[in-house]
Amino acid sequence: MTITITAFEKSPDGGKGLARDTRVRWALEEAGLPYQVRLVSFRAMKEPAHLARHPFGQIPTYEEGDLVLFETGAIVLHVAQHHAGLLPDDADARARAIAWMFAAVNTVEPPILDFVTARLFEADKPWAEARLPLVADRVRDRLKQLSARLGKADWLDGGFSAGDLMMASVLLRLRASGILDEFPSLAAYVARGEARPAYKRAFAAQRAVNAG
Ligand code: GTB
Repeated sequence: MTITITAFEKSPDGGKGLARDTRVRWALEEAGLPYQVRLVSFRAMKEPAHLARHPFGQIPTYEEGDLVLFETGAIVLHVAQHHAGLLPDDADARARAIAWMFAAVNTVEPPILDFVTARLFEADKPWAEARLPLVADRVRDRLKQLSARLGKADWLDGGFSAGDLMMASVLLRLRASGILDEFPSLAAYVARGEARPAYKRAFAAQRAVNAG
């Protein structure tokens, strides 16, 4: 069945992998699934046709036959549950990998989003100088805990899984700020994710849209 995802017609980052369709493309590439992309403008995202796919008028979405999904965590989980390569076969290991997916979007990503918002979009506010160090330290707290758990391992729980795909995708967003480099083991973890052929294909496909 044909898989169609949506992505920015013109990504604000120029297609450098920061928009969230990257993680969906990456999962599809890991699973070896071909997919089509429907590009949407910021205006089209808020129009009824797209709102029917995504109640919050965002990208990415995922269509496969009659199934329409939004939320990258749900999309990557769906792909991982139906195709080999992203979740272990052992039931307990599978449950732990899914826990890491939730940890990525529910525990690690929120302070990162607060930090990115404060740094990029609220820097001119009168309270920015006082707030930025607070939100940066909340990110550092999470990264300390995460790097302690990762230790010297390559991946969070055994082999590479959808948990690592989501976690590396979430951490990527920090690179420009320099905070990721304060945690060399996490910077290396993200680099290992980016070195995967499936990630490279996903990145190149997104880049091509914005370069064209
Ligand atoms: N929780 C949702 C998910 O995981 O699917 C969040 C989806 C989301 O935030 N989508 C963003 C969006 O559609 C694109 S990824 N925004 C438009 C809107 O809300 O109107 C966020 C994003 C966008 C651009 C960059 N960038 O260029 O650096 C980085 C991240």
